[in-house]
Order: sequence, then structure tokens, then C-alpha cells
Amino acid sequence: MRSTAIEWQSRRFAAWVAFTERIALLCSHKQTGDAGMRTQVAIIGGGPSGLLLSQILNQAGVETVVLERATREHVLGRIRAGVLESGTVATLRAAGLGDRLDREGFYHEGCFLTDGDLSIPIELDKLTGRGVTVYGQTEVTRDLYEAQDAMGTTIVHGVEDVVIQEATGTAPFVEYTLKGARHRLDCDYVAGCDGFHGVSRKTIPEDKRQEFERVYPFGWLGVLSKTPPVSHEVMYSNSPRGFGLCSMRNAELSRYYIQVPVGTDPNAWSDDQFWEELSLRLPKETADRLVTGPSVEKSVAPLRSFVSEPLRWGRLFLVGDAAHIVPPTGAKGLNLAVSDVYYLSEALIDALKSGNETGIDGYSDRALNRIWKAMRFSWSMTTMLHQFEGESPFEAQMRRATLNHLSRSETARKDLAENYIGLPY
Ligand code: FAS
Ligand code: PHB
Repeated sequence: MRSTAIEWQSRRFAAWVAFTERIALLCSHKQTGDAGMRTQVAIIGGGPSGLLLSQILNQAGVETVVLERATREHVLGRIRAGVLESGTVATLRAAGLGDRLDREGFYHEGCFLTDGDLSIPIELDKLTGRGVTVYGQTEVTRDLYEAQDAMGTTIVHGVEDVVIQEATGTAPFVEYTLKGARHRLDCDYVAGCDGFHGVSRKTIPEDKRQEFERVYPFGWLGVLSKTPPVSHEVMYSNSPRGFGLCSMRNAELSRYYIQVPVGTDPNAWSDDQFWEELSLRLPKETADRLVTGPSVEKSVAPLRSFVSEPLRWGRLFLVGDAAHIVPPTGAKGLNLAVSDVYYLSEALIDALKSGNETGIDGYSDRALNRIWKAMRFSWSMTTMLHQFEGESPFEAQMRRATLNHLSRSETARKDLAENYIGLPY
């Protein structure tokens, strides 16, 4: 008799535990704001693309949930882009993100190309009426997170095993694991903002997408140092030893890069070796002014040109690095992500607010039209300024002749300037 009572009690206890676990799961969803696990736009990826899309859509009254694999600290710890086109600045301002950008961003009226001791000023503002703004991607992302917090939008960090389901149907959904529990998020549309290594692009069957790629036989070794910038404007240097780049984040924080072989280990380079090699790639009068110091960040970025077409598959849309990668020589990566967001946000608001699907039907072609021109510019800047292993003396001369022509032709400099400041949206 007694054992039966104990058995009955243990069954009741097990049922109670299961019930509380279910409530806890629903509450955990509530805490993540999944609001009954349904939203209008599911955004995969909480980098610049995903956060800016969430910002603009929520401002228009469209509900989103951002699913991000990494922690916020990890996302904010990435040191990446530094140069914003005027279209990017305008889009960020329109999204309510202009305050700190306008206070702390540096407007640059030009940039420099150099070839040995030949210095070629590219007077962007004088040639096109517009310049660029130096403001690190880290700061853009920080501003986006703060703005998203203020709006109370839903960003779920630490998601794993994201799977996009029914993208070609009328009721797509996203499955993901959070703290060991499997979740489902129903939505009207999915935005793949999860970068080059994300799941979104790979959700599109291989026979439904066409990929275009050029992998460069070198990478960039980048150093961030608490030193005053050597040049008041970004400097791209061609030299017989390879490419070098001098940039900055502010008057006390500089960002430098040198071209290195593919697979270079950043830890194999001491700071002194880095400063020595950079100096050898700059004009002498610039190298003589270089203020060196300890690196606060040192990393190697591979260089590739990549586009995946189309950017749409049913109710799934690809945005930013999930769809394309440019070599950073043209400072286009982040800026292209922003123009993708500009186009897609406009299209989704139209579709969800007015039922007008013209924008989403035209998103892929419209974005690709701008993407390909930025792809060409980034490829041309990379080809012009980098030494290719095994290049013939003829090819090296072609690069130098291009730079020499730029130094003498305002027309050639205007063409470069028009692309560097960013082509119209
Ligand atoms: P991102 O890659 O920035 O963000 C994608 C987000 O999705 C990440 O936070 C990732 O954690 C998340 N994610 C990935 N898979 C996921 C999954 N399965 N589930 C959920 N979340 C997932 N551009 C320049 O203009 N100048 C530069 O100097 C420059 N340097 C760069 C250096 C490096 C090493 C890299 C990788 C890129 C660099 N770029 C540069 C380009 C860079 O700035 C990108 O263009 C920009 O980050 C694009 O932003 P997103 O499209 O948001 O992609
Ligand atoms: C940077 O400041 O990190 C930077 C600037 C210009 C580029 C690439 C990177 O083209």
C-alpha cells in the first residue's frame, strides 16, 4: 500500500516538474520577447546588416526578431570597416543614429594613393561634391545596439543550429536552439543577415543560385594602435614590397594594414616587424613621420570578391556579407550592406504595410545592380595596388602606369572618386 502512495506521489511530482519546465520555456521566450514565437520579419544575424534592418523596420512599425549566434560582446569586439560613404551616413542619420556619428566621425575631403615616393591626392569633395566619413564599424554597431535597446526590440543572442523552413511557402518559420531547448519562430519574411559563413545563403538550393568568386592570393595583416595617425586622410600605398594602408579611428587611434601571404599567422609578426615593414611600403617622408606603438589588436583578413545571385528565394532575402564579399581595398563591404538594407527595408515596409509587393519582387535586381559596380571598383583598386605573386615585370608596370595616369589626369581621379564616395542608391 505504502509503495503505491509513494509511486503516486512521484508521478504527481514528475508531472509538476514537466509543467513548470513548460512554463519556464514559455517565460524564457517571453523574456526574449518572442511574443508567442511569431513575428513579421525574422532576421538571422545581429551584425550591422541585421541590426540596421531591425532598426528601420521597427521605426516603421514592423515587428522583428533578431537571432544572433554570438554574444553582444563578441559582435562588438570585431575590428572591421572604418570608412562610411555619404549614403551610409544619410541612412544612419535617417534611422536616428546620427548623433554620435556626427560628433565623433571625421569627415574626410579626400584620400591618398602613393606609389613609392609618388603621392597622388584624390580630392573627393572637390571632384564630386562629397567626401567620406571615418567612423569605425564597431561604433556603428554599438550605436545600433543602444538604439535597439531603447526601442525595446527583440535580439536573441547565443542561438545555435538555426534552420530556415518553408522559405518558398507563404508561412516560413525559423527553428533554433537556445540554452539547449529547441524553438520555432513563425514569421512572414526572413532576412538573411548572417554574413559569409551563415546559413541563409546555403538555404537556397545550389541549383537555384549562381556564385561568382575571386579569391586573392594574399591577405591583410591589420594593426590597431593607440598612436596618432600618420596621415590626416586614408592612404593606400603601392610598393615593390606590397600594399600598405594607413587609416585611423580618431586622433589617438590608428589603423594600419600590410599585404601578407595567404594563411599568415598574425602572431608570427612582432609589432616592431610590422612597423618596419609598413615603413618600407610608404613614401619616405610619410615613413619618417610614422609614430609607432604597441598594437591593441592584430589580425589577418583574407581577401575575396564574391557574389551569390539571386538575393531572394521565396520569402527569404539575403543582405550584406551573406550575399557578397568585397576586398576591403575599396572600403565597400559595410557600405554595400547598408544599401542592401535600405532597399530591403523599403520593400518589406511596402509589402507589410500596404500589401504592395513590387519592392520585394524587385529587391534582388535593384541591389545587385549597385553590388556589381562596387564589386568592380573594389576589384580594380585591389588589382592596381597589390603585388601579385609571380606577376611579370610587365604586369607590375601596368599597375604603375595606372597610378601614373591617375597622378596626371583629373578625369581618371574623378572616376575613382565617384566610386570611392559611393555610387547613388
Ligand atoms: P557580419 O558578418 O558583420 O555579421 C553577420 C552576423 O551574423 C555576425 O554577428 C554573426 O555572428 C552572425 N551569424 C553568422 N552565422 C549565424 C547563424 N547561423 N545564426 C545566427 N547568427 C549568425 N569592410 C570594409 O568596408 N572595410 C574593412 O576594412 C573591412 N574589414 C573586414 C575584416 C574582416 C575580418 C571581415 C570578416 C570583414 C571586413 N569588412 C570590411 C567587411 C565587413 O565590414 C562587412 O561588410 C560587414 O561586417 C557586413 O555586415 P553584415 O552583413 O552584418 O555581416
Ligand atoms: C579602415 O580604416 O579599417 C579601412 C579604411 C579604408 C579601407 C579599408 C579599411 O579601404
